[in-house]
Amino acid sequence: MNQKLKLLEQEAKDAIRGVSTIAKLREVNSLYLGSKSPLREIMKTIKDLTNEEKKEVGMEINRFKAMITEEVEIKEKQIQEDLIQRRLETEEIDVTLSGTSFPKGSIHPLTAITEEIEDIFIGMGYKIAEGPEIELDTYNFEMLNLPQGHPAREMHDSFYINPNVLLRTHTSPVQVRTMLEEKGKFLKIICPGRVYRRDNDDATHSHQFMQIEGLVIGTVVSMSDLKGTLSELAKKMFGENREIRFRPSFFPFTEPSVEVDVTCFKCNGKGCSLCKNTGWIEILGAGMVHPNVLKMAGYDPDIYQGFAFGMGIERVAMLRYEIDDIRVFYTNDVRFLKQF
Ligand code: FA5
Repeated sequence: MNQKLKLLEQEAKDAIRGVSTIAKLREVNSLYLGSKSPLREIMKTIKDLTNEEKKEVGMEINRFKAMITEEVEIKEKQIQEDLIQRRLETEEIDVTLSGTSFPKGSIHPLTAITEEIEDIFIGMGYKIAEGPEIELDTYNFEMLNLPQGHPAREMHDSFYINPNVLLRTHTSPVQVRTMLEEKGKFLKIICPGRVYRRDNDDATHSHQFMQIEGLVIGTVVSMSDLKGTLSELAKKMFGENREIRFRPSFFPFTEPSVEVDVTCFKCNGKGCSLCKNTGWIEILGAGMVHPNVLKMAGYDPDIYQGFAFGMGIERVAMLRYEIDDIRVFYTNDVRFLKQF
């Protein structure tokens, strides 16, 4: 029996050493260790041996199996190393071949305009504040002097999550949040962000758009500071040539209030469908912070004054890039986005 195993061992070793591919090696492995191998035949005859012989032959069989497994592993490693070596010797890398080009994205025009406006205000000493898009009725309306039932709430019809929680309709709640947080400190902040309204979509209106809020609080802050700041912004954004105008308006959270318009880029102020024949496109609302708003946020209106504004980023981007339909900002058409 042992003699048979010795012969088989020699035969298997020769077979393993003779192969040069992994596939062939697997074949040889199963030929000598698989279910149809001569080893199995030998194992079947064990039952006829004495206990002493069984023990001896069993040990020989185990040694045989371990030896074959080891030989196969060594051979496999060797074949793989040979393969790598052959590839290294034969393959050439042509460094002059052109590479795979990756399509490059670009910054969305609304992000670009937001960053530009941020830079202008940071240059004037403003800090950037943030607030949540899911807002409490208290901050979005109540503390901005818009109590339940106030008719001006109707212009901000919104998406409600429950009667006290809604998608913010403007960035003005950040005014309240910042004043409450800073507790009586002087403030100079802007806050860019997304806002939502149940507006009907048209060329200049969307139900979801972006605003930049601005708030300055101090002890000597006047309407002329507001005018100066916004005129400076308009010149930097649109150039000296485009005209801007301040028009009296109403917001419950500012008094007095204004709206700021820029001459329509499409008709240059003559009147067209884009500007609804007025020659002007409104970009922001602004005013002096209402005493009630100051009081509710813990600022004594007899000591503190401030101005605030809220600007539509899409409107600014439309004027800047001469885009005549707000909806193109949201449709993700690569032909449009590629131009920026
Ligand atoms: C407000 O939202 C006030 N919170 C602004 C404000 C802040 C006034 C601080 C005073 C003090 P208004 O609803 O007018 O105001 O919106 C401000 C700007 O957002 C508009 O001038 C316009 O540029 C833009 N805007 C308003 N509605 C839409 C809309 N549906 N789609 C796109 N832009 C809009």
